[in-house]
Amino acid sequence: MQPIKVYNGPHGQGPNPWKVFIVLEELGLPYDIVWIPYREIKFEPYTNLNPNGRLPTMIDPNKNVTLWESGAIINYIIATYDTELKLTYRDDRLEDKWLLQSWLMFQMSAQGPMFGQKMWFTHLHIEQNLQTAIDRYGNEVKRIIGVLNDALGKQRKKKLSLSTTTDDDPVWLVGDKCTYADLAFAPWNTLLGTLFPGGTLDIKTEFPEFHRWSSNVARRPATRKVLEYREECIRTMKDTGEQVVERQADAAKMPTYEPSIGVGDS
Ligand SMILES: N[C@@H](CCC(=O)N[C@@H](CS)C(=O)NCC(=O)O)C(=O)O
Repeated sequence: MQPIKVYNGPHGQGPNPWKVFIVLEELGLPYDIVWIPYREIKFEPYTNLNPNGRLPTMIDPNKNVTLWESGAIINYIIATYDTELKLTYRDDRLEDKWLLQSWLMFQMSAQGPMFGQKMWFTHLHIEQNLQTAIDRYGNEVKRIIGVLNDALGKQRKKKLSLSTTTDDDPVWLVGDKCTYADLAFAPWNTLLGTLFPGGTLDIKTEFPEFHRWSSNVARRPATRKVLEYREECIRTMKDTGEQVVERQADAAKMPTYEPSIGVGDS
């Protein structure tokens, strides 16, 4: 099999391409990262691949398929290559199979955009300390984490009532294994420290199930390998994200990043 190509922007802080790398790594599929400076993504030739001018884009040379939007790319990889059902369910678990889509859509429509806006108004927006916007998106982020925390708590209760499992065993969003739905949340989860700088959100205390789940996802060997590689890229590459700020009249500066949460924890 030829490597699947996935475009990413240096130095790699942007979370969306990493969702795809995590799924590819978990499935043991070969892939290449195509690094493209943020300066180039709003113009041809890149916009011929991705009309939205954002990252990631995937090219699968094995099937001659080019796709954009990380959720669509994940769906494609799972449907095409996860024949052993490592990260998904099939029709004999029909509801679980489709609930994975509910969570993936929730990641794409809620976690991504709301976490993204919290990042924007906390760090990048030209008007600093615009408190109503910071609060609005901060509250949305907490609401979203709360939805995940409650759902995971219910999964734990269900699991405890059904089996001899202990309270320390991991629980996942759907069914009894980690799936692509859990994995899709990982790259944004690691950025929560930057979204709430100076320890202004105590995740462990306020959202304990969420905290356990996101740590369990981050410590899976394949996921961990990808997240640690992202850290290395952040440490060693030039951040072309400045080019996003340069072209946006309403942007002031790049964030000061806090250490990623859950990466490197044992
Ligand atoms: N919904 C899109 C979001 C893509 C997105 O916003 N990607 C960021 C990087 S993580 C980007 O390309 N930012 C550059 C820009 O906003 O110009 C997806 O999940 O693929």
